[in-house]
Amino acid sequence: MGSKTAENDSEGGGNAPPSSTKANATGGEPRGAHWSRDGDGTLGEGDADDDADGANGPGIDTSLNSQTVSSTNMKKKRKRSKKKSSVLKQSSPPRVPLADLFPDRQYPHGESQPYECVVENTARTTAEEVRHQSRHHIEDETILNDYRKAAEIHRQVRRWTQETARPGQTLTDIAVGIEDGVRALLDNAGLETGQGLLSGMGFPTGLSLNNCVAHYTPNPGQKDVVLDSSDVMKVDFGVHINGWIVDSAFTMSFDPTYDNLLAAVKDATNTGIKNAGVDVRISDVSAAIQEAMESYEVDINGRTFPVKAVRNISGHNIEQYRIHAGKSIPFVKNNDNTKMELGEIFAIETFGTTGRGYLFDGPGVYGYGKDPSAPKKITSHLASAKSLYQKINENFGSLVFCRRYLERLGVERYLAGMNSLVSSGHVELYQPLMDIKGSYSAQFEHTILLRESGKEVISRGDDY
Ligand SMILES: [Co+2]
Repeated sequence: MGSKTAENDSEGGGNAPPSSTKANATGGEPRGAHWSRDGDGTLGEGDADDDADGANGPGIDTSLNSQTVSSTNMKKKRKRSKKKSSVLKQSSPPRVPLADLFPDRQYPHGESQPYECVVENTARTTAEEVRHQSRHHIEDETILNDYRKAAEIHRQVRRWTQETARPGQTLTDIAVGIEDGVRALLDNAGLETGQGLLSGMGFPTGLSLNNCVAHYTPNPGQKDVVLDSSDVMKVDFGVHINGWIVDSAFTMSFDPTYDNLLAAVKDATNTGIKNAGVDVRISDVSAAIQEAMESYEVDINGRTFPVKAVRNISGHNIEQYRIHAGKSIPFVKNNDNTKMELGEIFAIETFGTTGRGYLFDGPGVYGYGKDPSAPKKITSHLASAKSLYQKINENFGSLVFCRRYLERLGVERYLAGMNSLVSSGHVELYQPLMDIKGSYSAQFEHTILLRESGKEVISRGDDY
């Protein structure tokens, strides 16, 4: 692999992907165009009017595992369109609150997947049983329905993103578009004190290009990045209601050159989901992910690159207001005998790269997150640190946020205070994560609930 790295570096010198740019301009079809055609346009029943224009035919569902979601929705949808002359549908950009699209306030279930093998309950230790008692919330109908609402909002906003994000737009426009959409559908602008804790963005919208593998978000006051037709863009955003976060991501490209890279990572993520389950060893999930991912190669400008699973970033479990709750699911073989447990929530995500597969911190800042175990009040000689800390507690709690989220609340001149909170350890700083120059990377991610009845892939859609 060392030699591959050297090759890649020298290629990186003349870094612009030479012929892919050409292919883009002519032959390449925007990935979003695939999506808008391939999917059935069903983002829940609210989308019902689509039937009228005949856009939906049979066999439109080309995605891997979306049978449950799409077929049930299609049936309901047809019925409804007949009954009502004007069914409310989602606007573009998305601005119709989800509650208005679902008058009965019952939101669509995620995809159900059975556990691969049923493990006897008696095998569980007492400690696990006890921990499970405190995790019974995912069987609570109210929490579950809210969680499904957040997932449906994710599907509707990402559908719009896939249909409209195009080269020539700035990353700020795309990020703000996503965030405005999420907040409108939640019907919560999050501008009043405390509202952001009720519902909102789960973390900073990630728009990471090419060799930036993860954790890039545009910051105010910095030179904006314009999306290029040769870019491979990971779109990673979260929607939370009462701190229960849907964490789901996909990758967009506008050049078929990268189709195999995207296919590898989508396959790896679906393999991870398939292998996940109660009492399953995390190392077994990791091994399956790696095997799927690394069975692919991608040809870029006449050179063949193996798709590598990224080594130092992983999937994770989620708890209320905690995006990374302590368990990690690497994408490479490991000796971690930790098991997944009943009642847990996991973000199953994978990253594949044509680069080295080892990430390093890039320049700039992605976001900040309060240490969940940090005290409510702090003593600091810096007044700005104290007031900033209060703002964070009131609006984000331990949710990760970015500078844009802070500035829309009217917070100004916070950098000195923030630096102080970071160095005192009350707040953690997140930076962009990079692979080597000239490399390309992709990501797909779903949130799954390990329920009694099986896995619920809550963020599954017809797109991925
Ligand atoms: Co995640």
